[in-house]
Amino acid sequence: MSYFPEVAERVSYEGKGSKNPLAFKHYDPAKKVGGKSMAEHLRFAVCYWHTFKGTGADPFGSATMLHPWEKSAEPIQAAKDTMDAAFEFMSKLGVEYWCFHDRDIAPEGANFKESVDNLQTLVEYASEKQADTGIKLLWGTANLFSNPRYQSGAATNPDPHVFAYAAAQVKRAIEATLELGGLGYTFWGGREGYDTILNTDMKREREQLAKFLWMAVDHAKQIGFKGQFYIEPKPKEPTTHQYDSSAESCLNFLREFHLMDYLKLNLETNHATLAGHHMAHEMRVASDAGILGSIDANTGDELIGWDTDQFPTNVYLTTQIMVEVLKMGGFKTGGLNFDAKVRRQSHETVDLFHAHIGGMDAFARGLEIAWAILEDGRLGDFVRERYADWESEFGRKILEGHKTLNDLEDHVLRHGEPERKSGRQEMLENLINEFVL
Ligand code: XLS
Ligand code: NI
Ligand code: NI
Repeated sequence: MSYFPEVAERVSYEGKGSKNPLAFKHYDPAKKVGGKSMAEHLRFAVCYWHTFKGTGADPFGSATMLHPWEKSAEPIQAAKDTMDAAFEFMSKLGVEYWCFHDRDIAPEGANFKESVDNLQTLVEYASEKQADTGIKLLWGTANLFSNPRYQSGAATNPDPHVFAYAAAQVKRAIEATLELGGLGYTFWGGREGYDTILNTDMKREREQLAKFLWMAVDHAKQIGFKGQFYIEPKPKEPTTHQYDSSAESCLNFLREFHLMDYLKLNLETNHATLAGHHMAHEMRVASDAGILGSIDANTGDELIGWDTDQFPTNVYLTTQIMVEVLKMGGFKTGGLNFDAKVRRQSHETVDLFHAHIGGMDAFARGLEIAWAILEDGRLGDFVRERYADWESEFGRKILEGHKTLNDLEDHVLRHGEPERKSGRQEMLENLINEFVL
């Protein structure tokens, strides 16, 4: 049986002139961009939670998306049907990776043991589906935020019993990821933060979180999980102050607790926006520190101010993202995971195709533009030239520690006022537009 009869075969590349809403205009998976195919560069993943479990519910209204795959009254059957739908969708779309939370793929049981059994049943089912389709797991994760037991956090909970529950759940989720050959495992601190300082011992909570991550690192070693661990920064929502608020704050956390060698960052565009940063900034922070791992590719609504998780369609944004990805030499374990959901009014299954096709096309175009900008070299040359004086003898001596404040005062007394140079922002914006337009 087919859940997506509107797309008979795999979505194909028809090129720029095509008017077919169910065809790629730019994403041509085999097309080479500087030696690597588009598919190899972009490593697209579909996220299970929004795409197959998203309901369109919002604080003002109930579900608008009643998925045919969730009709069965028997929870395990519904979970298997959902998995059928997921792999049909991903195969037809032609993506190579997927991502999931434990509770997306398998229902929570009446007790922990039952939840473990449910997860195992669905992991086995997913394993067959992966083998049939060749689709691979980019990363797995655990949902440590939906169940009421986590209302005051998981690892950062005031109650060690809840910490233990979360730890047990993460243990099983990492094991599931290992069983499915996952390339990574993500920690997004769903409720690891606080709403009011009045009831919160922040120092203790951050230490708990570090301990939790160390335990996961140790367990991964013990069971032979060699995938990459990621943390995913987000400044707020659901809590007012999430501890992993931005790339910088995550770096501080990882350095403080000596975790730099074990975790990289999974950066999400809409989370960057919520943190008051551009995605390119977050990426540069992570990249400069050598811990840019993977991307949750979405975008936010600039006017709304919450995590609207929209599909990325803005080519300036995808270009900026791909410039940073190319500069770091491409993804190693990570990829572009569409942590994005269709709008409440887009309640038909065909809307899921439109959304992903649009996102993939926007990134394919962004990749080509980014490649052209880097090949052209003028942007890089400008930045190098801008700092060239730091490579002069005078500049190097300062950085190498051979100059004192007295020396610098002498310099100023001898040379007077520095010559000001334009930052040329507008010229550089035009340069980018040469490639985008
Ligand atoms: C929520 C996060 C979440 C993570 C996975 O805002 O983006 O979806 O990616 O737990
Ligand atoms: Ni995310
Ligand atoms: Ni998000």
